[in-house]
Amino acid sequence: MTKQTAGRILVTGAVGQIGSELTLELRKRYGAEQVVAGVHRTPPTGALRDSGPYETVDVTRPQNLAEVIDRYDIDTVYHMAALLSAIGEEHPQAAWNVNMNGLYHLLEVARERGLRVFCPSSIAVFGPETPRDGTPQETVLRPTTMYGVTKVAGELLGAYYARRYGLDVRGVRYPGIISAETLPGGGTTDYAVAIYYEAVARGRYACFVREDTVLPMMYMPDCIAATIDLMEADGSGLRHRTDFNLAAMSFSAGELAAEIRKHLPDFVCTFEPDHRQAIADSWPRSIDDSAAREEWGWQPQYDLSRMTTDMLRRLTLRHAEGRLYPQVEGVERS
Ligand code: AKB
Repeated sequence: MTKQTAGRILVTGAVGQIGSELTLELRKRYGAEQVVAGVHRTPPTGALRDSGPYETVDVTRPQNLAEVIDRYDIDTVYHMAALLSAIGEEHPQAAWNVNMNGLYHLLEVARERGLRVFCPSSIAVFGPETPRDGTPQETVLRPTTMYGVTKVAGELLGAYYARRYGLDVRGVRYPGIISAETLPGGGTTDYAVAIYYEAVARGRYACFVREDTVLPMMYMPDCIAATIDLMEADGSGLRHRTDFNLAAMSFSAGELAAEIRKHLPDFVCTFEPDHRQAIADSWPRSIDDSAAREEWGWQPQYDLSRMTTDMLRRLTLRHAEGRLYPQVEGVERS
């Protein structure tokens, strides 16, 4: 298998949950100066700011996008800027503008310059009519959220640019992503991150979905590995492009609380479902990701138990140092 290697890289949404850790890992692999962090409203802090170049990138302004891409001679873009599901329901027009127009502008700039693009999708592409257990790769895509609508359209648009213009566009359907570094913002699966922070900080958490709510989840190291592995994979082995199902583990909110209680026996979790319950109920419980496993060798490393041990170790350490909450919640993905 010939591995794809990257030239200069731009990460949009680089201060978001996935974008921040992805940027640092890409800098480690390919060299700090090779990876530009594209930030929007929230300036980068700490290692993200200090370890390499960063630029203001507003994906809804194509000229700004093109100017940064040309200035740094970018050849690959990891396009992580997006509004997530819950905030997207509060601001559907903004979600369309950032997620859809932003992607369209990026693909146009990429088409003119022959750039490679990673464009993330999500389990939000599925809806209430989709089989909820072992959700197949090829199935019903009728989401009920604006975020989901933009993700289905984004997968199709990316595939169109690949077919029509020969552009190398790739993407996965992320499950809920859990991380001890940057907080997510505006997602339905955010409870699965907040529960760890609140367990460490206060020993209590009021979870905004029901105890029996099961969703597919993934620990950040697996998410970063999957993202980069797909972009490095030999394109000739890929039958799918922009829509790979991706899975690692599935658990209920109650099982998550019970796992945390194995480490913190006094932890109390209450369940107080709000408007996000309906979104969670429209998504799969578990995912069949055999296409990703077969086509580019996807293999997750973390299950609930291993992830929980690592999350609590890292957060407890930070709490003891008085810096549990790493940064202000943002709306950028990522
Ligand atoms: C969200 O909850 O909106 C995201 C996602 C599953 O894409 N974490």
